[in-house]
Amino acid sequence: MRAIVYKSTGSWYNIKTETGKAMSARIKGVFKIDDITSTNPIAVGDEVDVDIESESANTAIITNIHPRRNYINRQSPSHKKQHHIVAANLDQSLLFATLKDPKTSQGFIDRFLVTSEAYHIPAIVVFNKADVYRNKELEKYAELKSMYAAIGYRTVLMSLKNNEGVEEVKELLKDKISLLSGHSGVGKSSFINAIFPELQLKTQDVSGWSGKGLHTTTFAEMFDLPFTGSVIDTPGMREFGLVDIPRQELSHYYPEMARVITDCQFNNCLHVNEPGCAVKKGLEEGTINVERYISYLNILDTIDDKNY
Ligand SMILES: Nc1nc2c(ncn2[C@@H]2O[C@H](COP(=O)(O)OP(=O)(O)OP(=O)(O)O)[C@@H](O)[C@H]2O)c(=O)[nH]1
Ligand SMILES: [Mg+2]
Ligand SMILES: [Zn+2]
Repeated sequence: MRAIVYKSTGSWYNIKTETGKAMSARIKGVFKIDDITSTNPIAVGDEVDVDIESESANTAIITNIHPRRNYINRQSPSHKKQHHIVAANLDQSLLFATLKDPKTSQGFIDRFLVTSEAYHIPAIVVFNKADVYRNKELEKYAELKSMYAAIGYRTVLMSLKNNEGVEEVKELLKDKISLLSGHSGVGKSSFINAIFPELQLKTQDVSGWSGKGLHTTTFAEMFDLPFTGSVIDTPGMREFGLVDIPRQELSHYYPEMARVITDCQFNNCLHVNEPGCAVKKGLEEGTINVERYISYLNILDTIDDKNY
């Protein structure tokens, strides 16, 4: 029987079978998936085959995993060579960001966008907690909005507290499997609670952002929406480790750079200080945003060349 994985807590998986039945499942024996060394062989969103183990205990054995349409991979913070699959078979990825309590940096947002481009997963950035933004943050939002709009990324300003922008985000989820990610404390679980009040997911206590970076959600979990589609809540992340992107390829994942790099004089141009660089020309002419270019250089700096 076919099933979809809704939650993975280590050795057990919460699944829903094609007949709509929720069960607990586990893997028996070893089976190898893809060619990646991952700490978790099966992730939320995976399509699997299961055999019923016990009707009374509602348990099943996972016997096969279907090929993934795509997946998002994260580097393990402790072992750089180990990857953790966050989720599989996604239609889009929503980054929850906040400009205050806590502050999400543009560098973090750009890393997320690069990752989404590398995995070919459409990305949207949702700026939550608009109710606590002062003029300074609202101006920052306006800047970011136009900067991202110019290169094709949608942003939404939202306040769960004041119920602003919530309908717009909800609308974006229709008929799709969406991953929610972002720092801890930005309101991912609160958003899911806002659209499904009956779920009552655990969220950070009402005192709000404590600055301590506590993680309230500990496992990724998928929820079916009241309309078609589903949404995956994830634990907050501190950093976005870029997985397997060679320095040479980074600019391919900056859409505004990807458009012009064929005009660079050298085909191995890194767009740093090579002559005849089309990216540098775009910067001078104002067609490439300086802040985006700075984030490109920052990311480039963190990619270890020795791996390639
Ligand atoms: N002022 C304000 N606070 C909000 C808003 N949305 C969420 N919060 C608060 O932010 C805190 C963190 O929310 P969570 O939903 O737990 O955040 P999370 O992103 O799920 O965090 P992790 O599970 O740790 O990754 C809670 O105290 C929420 O009440 C908002 O729009 N405005
Ligand atoms: Mg949460
Ligand atoms: Zn160049």
